[in-house]
Amino acid sequence: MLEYIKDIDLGFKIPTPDKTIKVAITGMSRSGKSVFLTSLINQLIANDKLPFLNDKLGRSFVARLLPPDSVYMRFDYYNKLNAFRSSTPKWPKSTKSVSKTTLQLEFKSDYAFLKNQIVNLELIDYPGEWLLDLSLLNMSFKEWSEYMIELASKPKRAKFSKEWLYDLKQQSLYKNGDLEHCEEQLFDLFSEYIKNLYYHGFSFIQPGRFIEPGDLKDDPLLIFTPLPTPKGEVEANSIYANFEKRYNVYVNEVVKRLYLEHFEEFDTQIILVDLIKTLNGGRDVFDDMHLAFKNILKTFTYGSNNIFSKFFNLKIDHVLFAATKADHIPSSNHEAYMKLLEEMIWDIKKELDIKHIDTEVTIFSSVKSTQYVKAKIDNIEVDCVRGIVEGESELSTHFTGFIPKSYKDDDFWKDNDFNFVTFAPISFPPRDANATAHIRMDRLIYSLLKGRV
Ligand SMILES: Nc1nc2c(ncn2[C@@H]2O[C@H](COP(=O)(O)OP(=O)(O)OP(=O)(O)O)[C@@H](O)[C@H]2O)c(=O)[nH]1
Ligand SMILES: [Mg+2]
Repeated sequence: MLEYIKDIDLGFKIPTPDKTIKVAITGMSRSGKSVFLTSLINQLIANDKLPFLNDKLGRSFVARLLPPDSVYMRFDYYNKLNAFRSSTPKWPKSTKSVSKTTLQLEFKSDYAFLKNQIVNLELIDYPGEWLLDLSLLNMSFKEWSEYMIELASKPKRAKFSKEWLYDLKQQSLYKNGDLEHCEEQLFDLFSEYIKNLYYHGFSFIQPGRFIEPGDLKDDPLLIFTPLPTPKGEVEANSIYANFEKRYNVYVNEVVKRLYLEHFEEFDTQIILVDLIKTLNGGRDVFDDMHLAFKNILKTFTYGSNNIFSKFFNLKIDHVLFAATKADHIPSSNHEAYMKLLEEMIWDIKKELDIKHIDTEVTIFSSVKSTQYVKAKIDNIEVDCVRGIVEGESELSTHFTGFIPKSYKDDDFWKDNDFNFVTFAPISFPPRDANATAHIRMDRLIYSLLKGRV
């Protein structure tokens, strides 16, 4: 009979790191953050598909996922991995709250008598919608309202915002009264406007909790909208006074707490860009995503004279822009895909450069879910991708059109009617020794680690 042994001493302690690298993964909702994190962990643990990284590092390493700390919710890597490993593999659901995990890398020293280098990679996942709330920390209710109303009045947004803007003119905003109903009506119309923007692929949407409320679902704190600046007196219990109060609580408690807890002291920032969405969505979607990135950049001023840097210890000196989902595009078009990303961020890159922040631009795919194939259209051979479209069961071949190298090409938006489909993921290998197929993840991981390990 087996004897029960109490208090087994595993004889294994988690080594203390020589260094901790905090990686800020920045990206709008659905840009691919959770999939990237899952693939990153999967790739580093298996380390069987990272030739570029291994070649550049020149020394071997092992990666282990550390047990959760008790304070924060853990990024549920294993659930996501199991969903990817199933016979009908699934993408993760949209993220609803913040979670963290730490991947520990141990690098072999050059000689047996030297200590190995231990590096902790701290990773955080969060709903993309919350990212843009960062810039609220720099804005008073008056400033935010003026900016939002100006934006809502622009032609590309006016078709969605007109009912809310009309209602703003009907309400008595600055006088006391029995206002609950009016406040809710304004809130409903504003929420509908920004949800409509969201469903039409727009990126610059605030406040993020109106789209993904997390633990604030149905919380009356969220009952506010931007309001026109008063010309005269504002009474203490008016709609304006109430909305301003709630906005201030939202910014000072919800937004500030989130960023103090999770977004402080980054070493390196990776900005994931969903260019596929801009190609599918057209000019308005492209312009709006560009606007959103500019606003994020303004918030991460990376300088010393910004209100934001009073709250946060910003020491980022390296920003990596990475266009995700490159497996939608045949490899012959990858160079053009990269050029489009360069064009999208050219002015942002210049701003960073002047502040001595290095930028890098790359394209990649966390989970390569297609194969590149040749097909014939009207007897002309073209490059295509082949995969299983989400919701279908059979492989199909897709010609994606030719990706121009510039959005500014004559009639780019008129001539190109891209219609990229969503592919189902391929099933991950069943064992940790093998990682999933990817595109250029090894280059991207090297960019995250270089100069730091
Ligand atoms: N083909 C392909 N699709 C991808 C890849 N990465 C992400 N996707 C697609 O993009 C969708 C969103 O990816 P997520 O990682 O969940 O996006 P997210 O940034 O975490 O989104 P939120 O949690 O909503 O902020 C997935 O459901 C896939 O359809 C990739 O490498 N290849
Ligand atoms: Mg996510």
